[in-house]
Amino acid sequence: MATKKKTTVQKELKKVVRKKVKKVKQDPALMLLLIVVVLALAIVYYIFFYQPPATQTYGSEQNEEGYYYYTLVENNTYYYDANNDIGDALKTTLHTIINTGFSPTTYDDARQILGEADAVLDDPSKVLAIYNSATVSSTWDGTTWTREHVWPNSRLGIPRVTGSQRNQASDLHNLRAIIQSVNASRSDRIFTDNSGENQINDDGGYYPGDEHRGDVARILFYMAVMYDFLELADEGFEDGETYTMDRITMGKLSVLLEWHKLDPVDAFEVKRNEVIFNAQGNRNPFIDKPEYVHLIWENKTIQDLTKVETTTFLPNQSFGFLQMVL
Ligand SMILES: [Ca+2]
Repeated sequence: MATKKKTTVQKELKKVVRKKVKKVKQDPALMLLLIVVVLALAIVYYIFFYQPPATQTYGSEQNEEGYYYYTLVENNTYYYDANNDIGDALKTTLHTIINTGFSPTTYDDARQILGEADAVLDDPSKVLAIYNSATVSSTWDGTTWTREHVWPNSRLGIPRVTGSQRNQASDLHNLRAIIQSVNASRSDRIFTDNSGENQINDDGGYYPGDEHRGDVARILFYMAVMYDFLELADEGFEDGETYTMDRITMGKLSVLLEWHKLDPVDAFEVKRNEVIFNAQGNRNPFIDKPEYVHLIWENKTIQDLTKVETTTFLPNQSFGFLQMVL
């Protein structure tokens, strides 16, 4: 009985609504008023409730804390075997990938190759010297610029490299064009934090300069994976004899991890990686896939680094709402 009554009431209500809708549809003035009201509501919502996406303070591939977003790579590409790996497993896979096809050049060869690899992007006649950003003739003359070992030769577990040798001290990824006097100041100091220009720090460490700190970090990350006997740490730098396997530690790791975020990968590093890939047959993974750093040294998971697309109320959604109403 109650259900039947309810049904009758519902029928009556529907009838009234239909009549009203019909009236509105037949009356252009009412129709216009309805459109204006709905539009006004949409505008009020847009002005007061619409939140534009937060402004990025880092490069476009990083989140607001500076972590690089994770992406998988396509089948048959250089890092394919590293897809979904994290931690030590990722480090081991990358070690295999970057040793495959590796054909080291001699330390002498680096004089010509660095002239191209470290060339200023819009002026190949000049190289960009590391740390002080000097730009000088890219043609090797033995005095204008020389070869910097970012991971110092004295901490590579082998004697001082000679011109004809091919080993960890002739690896092009670790070599950069440098001005002689800057090379002397940097010496084989570990890297410690500061800000501004390149300088020797009060703690005896070296600050590479704001524009060079990320480059330095990514080079050292490459070396620690390529030559897996080398160590990145926060201490233990003075243990053992230089130029032997007793002193193979570089850092400071915690500082390098921050520099990697603060000075993101740029076009100069991308070009340099390409030139070196053509010369010695391997790549620096941390320039191509900067997010791998967080997975190996910062205990991050792939989920931590996956970009979450947030839904926002956009103008075209308001129009969709209008269409639905009308
Ligand atoms: Ca940089």
